[in-house]
Amino acid sequence: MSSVDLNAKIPNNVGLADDKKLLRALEAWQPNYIDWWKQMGPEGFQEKDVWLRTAISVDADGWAHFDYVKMPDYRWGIFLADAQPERTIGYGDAMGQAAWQQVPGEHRNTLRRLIVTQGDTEPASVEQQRRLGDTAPSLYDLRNLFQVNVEEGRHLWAMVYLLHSHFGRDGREEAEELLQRRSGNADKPRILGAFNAPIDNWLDFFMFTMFTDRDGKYQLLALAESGFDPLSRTTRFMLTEEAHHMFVGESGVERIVQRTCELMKQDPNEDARAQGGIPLDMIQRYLSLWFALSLDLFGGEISSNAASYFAAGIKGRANEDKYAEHTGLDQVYRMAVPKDGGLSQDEVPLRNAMNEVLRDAYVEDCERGIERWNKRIAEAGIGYRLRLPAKTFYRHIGLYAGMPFDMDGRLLSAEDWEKGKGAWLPTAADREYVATLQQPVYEPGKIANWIGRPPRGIKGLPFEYEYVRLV
Ligand code: BYC
Ligand code: FE
Ligand code: FE
Repeated sequence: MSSVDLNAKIPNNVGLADDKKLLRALEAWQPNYIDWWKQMGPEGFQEKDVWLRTAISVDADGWAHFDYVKMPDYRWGIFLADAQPERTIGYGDAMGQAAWQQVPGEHRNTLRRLIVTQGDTEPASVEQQRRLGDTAPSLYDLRNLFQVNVEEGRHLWAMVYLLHSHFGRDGREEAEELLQRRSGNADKPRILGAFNAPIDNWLDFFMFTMFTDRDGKYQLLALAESGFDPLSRTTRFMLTEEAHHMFVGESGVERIVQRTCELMKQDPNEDARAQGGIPLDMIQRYLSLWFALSLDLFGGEISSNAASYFAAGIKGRANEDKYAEHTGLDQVYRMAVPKDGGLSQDEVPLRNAMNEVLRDAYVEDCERGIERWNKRIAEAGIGYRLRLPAKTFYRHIGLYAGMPFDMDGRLLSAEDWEKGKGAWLPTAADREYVATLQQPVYEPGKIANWIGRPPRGIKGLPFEYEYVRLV
């Protein structure tokens, strides 16, 4: 078990005190990080006490401490999951080799790029969400937003630690740049598409934490299989925190769905909107949008990058040991490939389809959430079902990018797409309506009309608890 140094300037379980050069480099980055946080972190709440959890170890039980803290004083630390003794690479051409404690020269650029891409999403999400505090539906939700935000900040620390400790000068430069790119900025945008769209209402936020944080989960699971052991150990611990982010999204949408059903029951015409709720078909449009944006984050369906990551032992499949076969050779993945203005079934060598394999695992995980939401609708006796659109719907990356598929995956004419899209994706009118609902409710125990109360509070505390002290 690694020993934890909680009193150091940078709390850690990686023995920073014994590596003075690394410690100095990280301590030099720290004030820049704090400046970034103050400038780009949650706006208007930096001086408030927030009841937050802080990672203090990697033990399965008792890894976190809960208390009031002002966000700029949050103890962002560096924690790696415990090493698995004699760990070997479990797939690809490198299968059976000992995991690498140092970066192999031939994989240096690739690993740096993956770590930078992963790292970039973390501060990007904080930037996207920085104004949501103005309109939180309750103090409980406000606190959950900030919890997600500070932990995304910690995930940036996790990647910066890898860059500083294993990539020398280039790593330090990349770490600086991670603080310089800005979500949505035309000159210095964040790297991946979905991380440049503003998230300015809580329906988008809950869909983002449901669908986009879940992409994070699957990417982290794939990187947890990495032959580069420090990356594997880092991402394994990040997954522990990630579970709460997806809880915030999944339970947030669930509470909206429940409230919508309640409001429908109260209305003579079952009209949720007339009662100040968000209609189910509008929820569906936001769901479809964020699902599609998040699917893009898995990269192309056919990817030689993905094949070489897998071959080299750099990035595996989620839970690689659940697969029966680990070379990925002499196997094919059948997928629909655009051809002559239509689609035709094609066989792709499995290694080249690894992005799609990961995407499939993700889709299955999303389905479980949708089923939960549908159970709430059915319990209310309402005959409506939410669903995931086809994997081809509204894609911007990969084989289906820019092609007009409907939600069932039927290829349309450009004209039919234009006619249909208002029913499938949030419209300007939807956005206007959702915006009118975004009024803050900051009184302990109170909640906005358009969302249900959570069945319980945080860590055994009641919903009524003053999770954020605003005075
Ligand atoms: N946007 O071979 P391909 C999270 C580029 S979320 C822009 O298909 P590959 C979080 C690609 O870079 C998880 N560009 O791609 C969630 C390549 O460029 P080059 C974040 C894209 O390499 C919520 C070209 O297109 N972590 O943690 O197999 C809150 C050909 O691409 C995109 C990771 O993503 C795109 N969507 O896969 C906070 C893990 N997709 O080489 C946090 C690290 C592809 O032609 N990243 N391109 O210049 C990766 O594993 C891979 O980079 C990707 C792309 C899966 C993203
Ligand atoms: Fe994260
Ligand atoms: Fe997250």
